[in-house]
Amino acid sequence: MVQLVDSDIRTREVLGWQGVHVLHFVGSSCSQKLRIFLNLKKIPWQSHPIDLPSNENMQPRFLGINPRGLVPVLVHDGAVHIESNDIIQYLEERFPTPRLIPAGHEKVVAALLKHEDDLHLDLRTLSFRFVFAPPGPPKPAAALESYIVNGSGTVQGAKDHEKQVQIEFWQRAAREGFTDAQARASALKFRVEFDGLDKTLAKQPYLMGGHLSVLDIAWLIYEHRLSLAGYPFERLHPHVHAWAERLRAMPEFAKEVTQLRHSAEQVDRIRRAQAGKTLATIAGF
Ligand SMILES: N[C@@H](CCC(=O)N[C@@H](CS)C(=O)NCC(=O)O)C(=O)O
Repeated sequence: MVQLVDSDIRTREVLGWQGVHVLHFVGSSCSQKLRIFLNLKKIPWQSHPIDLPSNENMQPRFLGINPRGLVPVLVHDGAVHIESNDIIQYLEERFPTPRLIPAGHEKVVAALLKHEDDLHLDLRTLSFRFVFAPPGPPKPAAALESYIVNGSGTVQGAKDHEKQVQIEFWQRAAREGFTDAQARASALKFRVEFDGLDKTLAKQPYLMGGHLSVLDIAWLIYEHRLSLAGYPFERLHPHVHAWAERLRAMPEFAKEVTQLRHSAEQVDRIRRAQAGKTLATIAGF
């Protein structure tokens, strides 16, 4: 569990926040995952929106709360928790009903969620290439500079290496954009994952058997974002597609995943930026 320690936190006001507070962004995949979990659990929470497109997460105030500069963040009775999967596992312990991690399976679920999180930068690559497709560098130099110098830079009292991973990701994006080769490599990783999930879902309604679990939430979020990027789920993984359609129809999911809609102008701009290429053609799907 990643609960921050006192020396990590510079924005001291959050230490006085009582109850469940979530700092999040409407269109962030990890925030969507946490909000669906909160909806299913019916946990009351106070919302603190953080505007990622204007890089609010790279400004001193937010870095003073999460030195890693990522959403979502949970503040529960003055304790600051980061990393969406750790937040979910923490809340599952505190709010056990309805169960979304089957009793006795905590360790295996933790390992499977870690595996899912390890693909997050691949999801980000495909999102920035095919869904957001910003015309310039995804993070302006001033925002990145603020990210580099602000915040404690520590997590649980130790220098945070994850911050360096983020810096390198954005610096490389500024230099090279999101290339065909990167997009192909990321898409192929997801193909392997979803081939496996498709076999599982051919036999059972949910990823862990007969009941909905946090794994369904986590993978639905990936499926949803990749669908927006043009990943051909219905053709390649029909059982995943049918499962995702069922989940998306549930109000606890629908509320969180139907918001990301581009205007006609944005769709047109993104299509032109791709010069006729799609995720499927680039990946050879
Ligand atoms: N492993 C982290 C990943 C969090 C993450 O990367 N969040 C993204 C949004 S989905 C973010 O805050 N990005 C910052 C940015 O785009 O500047 C988690 O699960 O919480």
